[in-house]
Amino acid sequence: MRAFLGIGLPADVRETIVAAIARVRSLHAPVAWTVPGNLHITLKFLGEIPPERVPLVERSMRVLASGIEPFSLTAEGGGAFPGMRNPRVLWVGFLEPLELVRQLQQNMEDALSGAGFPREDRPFHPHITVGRTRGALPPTWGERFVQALSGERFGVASVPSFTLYESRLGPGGAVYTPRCDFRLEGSGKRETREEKKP
Ligand code: 3AM
Repeated sequence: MRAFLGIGLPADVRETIVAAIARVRSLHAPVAWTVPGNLHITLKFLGEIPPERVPLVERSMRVLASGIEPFSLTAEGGGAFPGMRNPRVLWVGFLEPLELVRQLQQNMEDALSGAGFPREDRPFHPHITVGRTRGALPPTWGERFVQALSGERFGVASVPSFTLYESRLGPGGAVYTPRCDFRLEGSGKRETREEKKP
């Protein structure tokens, strides 16, 4: 199956994003907007994995999740990859601090590279893809998109778990189906040498 690991978003955050994007959508640019139910944060794209490898991925992700504490992320502002002047992917971003989501993604890369999945060579930039361009945009469109979302808060997403999604590509766009949830069960407390002393 074609799969990726990601974080689903609460309905209120998705709805707030959709409402903000509606204003930009009315500018009628050639952009394929993400359907609200598909809004998510990708942690690791796995590509096509044979069904017999899925249990290995799940086991390794369960171990990883057991050591990371639940956290929350505040969705704010927007941007474009590779840049505002030549936007291909339009996104909503997050406020710092992002240590815990970075740690989760880094541990995931480490665990999965040990299982034979190639490491992502681009730096991790947590984001929610809200649209993909499908043709030439007016020259300042990307800047206008970013300005329209600048400083806007879309709510706080608590992240109690992450998810293995199956992604099926179809004529109407990708359909993401959650296959397995991994609860974050770390305590956030680190055992120090002092605590270990009798
Ligand atoms: O969260 P976003 O939208 O940035 O772009 C795809 C999407 O990321 C990405 O995986 C997420 C779920 O489909 N993706 C698709 N093909 C990819 C590839 N070959 C990829 N990421 C890296 N390499």
